[in-house]
Amino acid sequence: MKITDIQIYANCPDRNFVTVKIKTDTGLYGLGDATLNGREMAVVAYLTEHIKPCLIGKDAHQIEDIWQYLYKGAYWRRGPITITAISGIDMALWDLKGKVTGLPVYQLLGGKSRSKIKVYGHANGNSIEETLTNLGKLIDQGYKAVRLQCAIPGLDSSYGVLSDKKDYFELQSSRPLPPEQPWDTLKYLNFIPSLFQKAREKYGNEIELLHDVHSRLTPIEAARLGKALEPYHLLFLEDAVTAENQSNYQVIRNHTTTPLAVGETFNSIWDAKELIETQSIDFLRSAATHSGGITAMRRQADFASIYKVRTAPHGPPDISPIGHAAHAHLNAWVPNFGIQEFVGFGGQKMSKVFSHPLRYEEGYLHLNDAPGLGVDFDEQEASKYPYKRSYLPVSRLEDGTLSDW
Ligand code: EZ4
Ligand code: CO
Repeated sequence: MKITDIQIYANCPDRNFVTVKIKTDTGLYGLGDATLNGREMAVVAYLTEHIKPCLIGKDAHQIEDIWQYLYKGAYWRRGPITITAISGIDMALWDLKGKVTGLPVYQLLGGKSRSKIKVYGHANGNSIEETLTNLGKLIDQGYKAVRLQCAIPGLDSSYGVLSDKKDYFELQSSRPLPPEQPWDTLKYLNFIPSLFQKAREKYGNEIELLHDVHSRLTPIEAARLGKALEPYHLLFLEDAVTAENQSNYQVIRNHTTTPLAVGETFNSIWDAKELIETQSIDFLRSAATHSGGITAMRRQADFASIYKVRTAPHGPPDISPIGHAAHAHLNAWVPNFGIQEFVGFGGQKMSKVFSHPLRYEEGYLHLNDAPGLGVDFDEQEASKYPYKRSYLPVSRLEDGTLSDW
């Protein structure tokens, strides 16, 4: 099965996606997701200029060798641009191997460890009341686990709160430059425990609750928050601090039993090695699209399992249906799977461009048995929605200091 061509698409069916299509001399093609939010065209250039010429004529069955060739062969290892490009190629090769064998990718990984995939939804609002109303709606839709984010009183805008959705960063409205958002740790820490206290008062203890700090705290501040949230027993507290310095998580761990999750920006198993070995985290949130594709995610899951760390792949709107399908196949197999973040299937434009193998029902995703990843991509339809430059926001403190977004 020789690779005859690789096409790279950047389109914006409501938000930007980079799609890799690997064609072969069998007539079969594979699809991969190489979307890196806010830096899409750097990945397109990497794929077009540096990867594509090396792969034409290679055997598409050699997934492992191609992964090693692109990783070790670059000499310049890791980094989000390189690894997102490798991820797109790797997914497309797994998709091809599935199509040529007639098997869904989860079968190639070792078969199903479970019949359905537990997900958590997002509830958010401009007030605690609104957030809890939205939590109630998700409970009514069968969700067993929900992430709560709420506007912080006294701050103009807060991460994860959509308000009227008109300028939600993930929908990528026409903004020429990165929007700026305010941050105030004191206001945040004084407020967040009351959100969870009221959620437990209103809905009891059956529903699993989660929260994303989005890396805004220092380790000792995160420890304080973890302790304050202990009475409300979260499934996990996400991204309490950035994890460039992995030992930061030991500080948090030494103070609180609130379970910890991190990893959505990780490019490699090396980003998580010390976190896992020191048992500083409970859930690893790396994503197939940003962490080396299915080949790398499989290794990370196995390594994490030794330390009783479970997987909880990042599932934002800025991963394409191909990336979400890759997660579903992994989640079906990974023995130490924890939970999948799930924000719905996107709008009408997206569903015309991508078809996918997933169905939501009562708090779980169900995966069908289509060969490969089970996704298709309509190039004609996609060409109606050209790429639009768009940026993630930045955070500033009240005095203007640039902070972690
Ligand atoms: O900010 O995917 O848990 N989810 C998140 C996301 C990330 C975006 C960045 O592109 O933190 O909302
Ligand atoms: Co997050």
